[in-house]
Amino acid sequence: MASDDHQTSPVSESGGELPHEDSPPKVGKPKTSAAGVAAVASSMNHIMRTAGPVRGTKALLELNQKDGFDCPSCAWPDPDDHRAQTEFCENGAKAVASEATTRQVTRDFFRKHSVADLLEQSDYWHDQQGRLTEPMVLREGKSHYEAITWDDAFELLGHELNALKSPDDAIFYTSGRASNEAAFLYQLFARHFGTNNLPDCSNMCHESSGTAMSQAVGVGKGTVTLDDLHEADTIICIGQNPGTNHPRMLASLETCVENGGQIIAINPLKEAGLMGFAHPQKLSGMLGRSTSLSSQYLQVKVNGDLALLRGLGKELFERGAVDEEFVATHTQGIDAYRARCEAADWQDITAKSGISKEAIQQLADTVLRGERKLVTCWAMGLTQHRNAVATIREVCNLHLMLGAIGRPGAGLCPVRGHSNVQGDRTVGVFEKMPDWFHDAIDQEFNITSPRKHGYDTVQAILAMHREPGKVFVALGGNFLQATPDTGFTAKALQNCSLTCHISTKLNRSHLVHGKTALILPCLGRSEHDEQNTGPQFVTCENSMGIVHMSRGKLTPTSPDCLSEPDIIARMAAATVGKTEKLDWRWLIGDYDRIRNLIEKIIPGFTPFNKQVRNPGGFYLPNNAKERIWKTASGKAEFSDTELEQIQPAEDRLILQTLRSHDQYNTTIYGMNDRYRGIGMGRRIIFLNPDDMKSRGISPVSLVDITSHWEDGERKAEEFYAIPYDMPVGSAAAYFPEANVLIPVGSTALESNTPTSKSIEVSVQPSS
Ligand SMILES: Nc1nc2c(c(=O)[nH]1)N[C@H]1C(S)=C(S)[C@@H](COP(=O)(O)OP(=O)(O)OC[C@H]3O[C@@H](n4cnc5c(=O)[nH]c(N)nc54)[C@H](O)[C@@H]3O)O[C@H]1N2
Ligand SMILES: Nc1nc2c(c(=O)[nH]1)N[C@H]1C(S)=C(S)[C@@H](COP(=O)(O)OP(=O)(O)OC[C@H]3O[C@@H](n4cnc5c(=O)[nH]c(N)nc54)[C@H](O)[C@@H]3O)O[C@H]1N2
Ligand SMILES: [Mo]
Repeated sequence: MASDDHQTSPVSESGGELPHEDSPPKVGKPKTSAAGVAAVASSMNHIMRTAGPVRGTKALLELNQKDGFDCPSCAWPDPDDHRAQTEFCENGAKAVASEATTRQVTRDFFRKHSVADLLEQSDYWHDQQGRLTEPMVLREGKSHYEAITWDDAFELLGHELNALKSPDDAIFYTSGRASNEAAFLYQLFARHFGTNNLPDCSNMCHESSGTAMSQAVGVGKGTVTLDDLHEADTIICIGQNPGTNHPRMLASLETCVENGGQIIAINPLKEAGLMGFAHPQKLSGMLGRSTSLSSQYLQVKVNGDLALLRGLGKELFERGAVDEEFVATHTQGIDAYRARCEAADWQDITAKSGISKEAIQQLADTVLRGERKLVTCWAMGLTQHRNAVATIREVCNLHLMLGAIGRPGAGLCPVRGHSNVQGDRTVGVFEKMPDWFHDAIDQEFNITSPRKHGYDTVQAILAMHREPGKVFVALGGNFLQATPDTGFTAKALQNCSLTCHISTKLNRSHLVHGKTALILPCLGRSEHDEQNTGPQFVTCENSMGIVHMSRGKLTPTSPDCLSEPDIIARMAAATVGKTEKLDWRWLIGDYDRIRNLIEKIIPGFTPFNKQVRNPGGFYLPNNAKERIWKTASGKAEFSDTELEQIQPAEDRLILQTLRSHDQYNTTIYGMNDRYRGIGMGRRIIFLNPDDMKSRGISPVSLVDITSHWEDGERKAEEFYAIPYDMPVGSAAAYFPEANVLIPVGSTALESNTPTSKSIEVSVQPSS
């Protein structure tokens, strides 16, 4: 390929669409409860097929044990005291199976398959090929990746980075699986190099939660522990599908119900895991008996949550439910919020939310039971909308008016995604760290770190698209498939002089590349990591702020894989070199040395190396949990926002993009979505049966989807239409197949998170 055509690969021309599917999916009845024997069977099947009985069983027995490795799947915490021998779930097992696979992608594989051939394959096929085993390079104009030595790879990277006009022409992306040690070194390298361009997957994930909670309660993280969930009178699960994405959370919901608590589900779709749970580690669950979970299921319209929460606030004010003492001592701004609620009109509330006044009153009855110990759990169903920050602040408003924060059984629970996404932020992976952090690293390392804020994910895409010649480095992740506007992002990556990925598995971001591309294969979390002073462990922070160790035990897939910290240290050594204060390569000899630096820079870890060796780890301090408010005013703050929500033009629908049961973000483990009754298909769109009828769309027929945005239309063709129990006007399709439809410019106010759950579309039968 001449470097001129390099700008237009098949991907950007076709808008980045994934291969179409030849046959329709199998469609069955959606399930009404999650887990049980089928989940156990499914996890065994995945792990035995990919890792084999010996490696597979060893991996499962080490998973989430106090001396084992942290599950690479979600960020749900492990119980503090008793852990079952099998403290994992079906989807954790799939994640481990995908990493512990004995299949390998070697230089022979890349000799056999050109980049163009590989692009024709599906994401599922890519994952099936196995683990990356040695560093590879794709040289300018070449059609195939070829092997490169580690030294040459680092020299190439260092050379490209140092040739940039400005350090701000480099972009260092992070995905949330990176350990604290890797993430800390990575941001330190970026800041020594001279940039704050540290976009991460959090920008597309819980950024709205962090933004809203920092404003409201001065802490961007959850304020509850597992015990709080178990003791709660009421748990509201809003915009979240734990049966698939946080299966171990179902055990906590079950405990809450067994203790007399009630679960409220707020979701446009009836999700099996919110309705019932058959505990796979209990006899009753194995026998197929499930515990009913939610006592009320509110099928809100997509993006109707702000209206619903406003209605609940209105009802609670009318009933005089305010915790006056808490509000007077700890908060400010309730009057404006009260006025908003009082002025809100029930007709408007019910029209916008799709939920009746009676149902909202019933919800108020539930919330006011007992000691009003309320926990609200949420995830992407709230964070990925234009008004996401306003909606999450409304959640905070309810907790503040009830004093339901910083006391046992009550608090805020943004349920994190990646297993260490929260820790990566804590240790400095953020494009706009506060001044105290920069002051601390400047003093410790005798540098002048850049203070200008860096790019977040969307700003990074726009910058790469606009200005050719940048260097893009990724610590994990699959940037092309995870980001919005796939065709646009493809062009952005293709504009780079170098794209470089530290990865465990092959993915599409390796195939839509800069002029030159590098793949640097790393150890997975389940694998043994040996350095100069002996075996090492790393640390992670879960969704509840517990920092704990993770020690891999499996034999590495290949002797040519390096650990993430090692790769980053070598990158740094090849680019900025050893400094008077920092010998990158020495640090790697013993990860305790990295943790000593983390402890010096970031408050709350001391004594890191000691307390992380306590079985189960330690809690980081959390001011909001102690009712200390680090906000602008020193008090917890109510918000006062207008009741705005996305209003599609007539004949259009609001499309949300979500995860199937067989995927981990962009990694596709299988082609089924068992709980929703879907087999062997991913190019599908769930629609309300009435919306199908009025458009002349018959069940399981092919439709074309067009999204509408101020800059024009985007299209995704040939999706199978599936009738589903969901509100009129709402639609759902899988991520990443539908990402071509998400305009790069459509982001949440304040947090700049892509609106992956609010896309205005029209749908018509395929011609
Ligand atoms: N197995 C597995 N586990 C995972 C992941 C995975 O892909 N696979 N991903 C990890 C990551 S990074 C994350 S962030 C989490 C994601 O965890 P979730 O947020 O649970 O993931 P989504 O599939 O995006 O599901 C969003 C849910 O929100 C609902 N929803 C959509 N729009 C709205 C709305 O407007 N209002 C309300 N109330 N609900 C809405 C959807 O119907 C769906 O049930 O899971 C983590 N864990
Ligand atoms: N439309 C739409 N888009 C979305 C979302 C949505 O709901 N809808 N959700 C968003 C969310 S919440 C998130 S978090 C992002 C996720 O965005 P990313 O974090 O970028 O994507 P992942 O799919 O989690 O990354 C998978 C890749 O990580 C690599 N990997 C796996 N394990 C390791 C490891 O241990 N080390 C290293 N170095 N690499 C590893 C593998 O090569 C694998 O292919 O996507 C976002 N995009
Ligand atoms: Mo996420």
